Amino acid sequence: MEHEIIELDEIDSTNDELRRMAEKGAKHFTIVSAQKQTRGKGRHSRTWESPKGNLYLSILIKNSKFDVAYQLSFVAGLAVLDTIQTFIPVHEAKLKWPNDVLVNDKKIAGILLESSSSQSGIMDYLIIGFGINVKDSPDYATNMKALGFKQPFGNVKRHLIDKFEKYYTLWLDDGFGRIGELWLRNAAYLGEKIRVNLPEKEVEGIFRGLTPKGELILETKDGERLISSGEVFHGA
Ligand code: BT5
Repeated sequence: MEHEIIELDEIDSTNDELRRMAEKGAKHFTIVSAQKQTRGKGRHSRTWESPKGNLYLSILIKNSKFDVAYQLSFVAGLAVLDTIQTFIPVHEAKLKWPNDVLVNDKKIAGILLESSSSQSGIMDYLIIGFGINVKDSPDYATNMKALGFKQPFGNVKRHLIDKFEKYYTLWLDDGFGRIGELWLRNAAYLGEKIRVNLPEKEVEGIFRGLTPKGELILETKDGERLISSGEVFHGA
């Protein structure tokens, strides 16, 4: 796939920069990366710690199958997982629903999807932001260097883009089936007890899998429950 990569030293957030570019007509698959972010974002207005030395990269997706665009969060997760597994193969990396990547149960990467809809309610574009801790991380998290990574930084970036392209094409051609399967094969806590924080309360149960739409299937004592957004914690 043809793509333009804009590489910046410093920016507030690569997602925000790409949004500004999208509003000015940037093309499908434009990529922005930065060496550091001054206002890196997580989901729900949370902060993403973004010192120099890590990967901060956003990809613009236009004219796609937007009714199912949220599935790209799993596509993105697989690309990050592949990258981590390739460069630090000794450690087992896992995907935590909906879109964290963990090593030794600590977060090594996060993904942020943001979309924009026009007045007609049809989505114009989607921005997928990747944060991978390559050389640095908060104390409660982990990074690739701490786990033995020694290669040039550029290799990680190239690999991530290549793999995102690969899984994105698989998704375009075959839909969610295979993506969901691959995702589940590497899922953290599958078959185990988890708690999920929902906006109104916390629910508890066994993580049984994903629906064809990507919802989390939770087996609770009151029956099966499908969850489309929330925060997952391990254990009872
Ligand atoms: C995420 O949010 O995990 C999505 C992170 C996406 C970051 C990328 S970087 C490129 C692009 N531009 C942006 O501005 N963002 C994207 P969430 O699941 O809400 O997790 C946020 C939480 O993770 C925070 O509240 C912290 O607890 C923790 N956290 C913050 N910085 C971290 C880091 N560098 N490594 C691991 N955990 C971190």
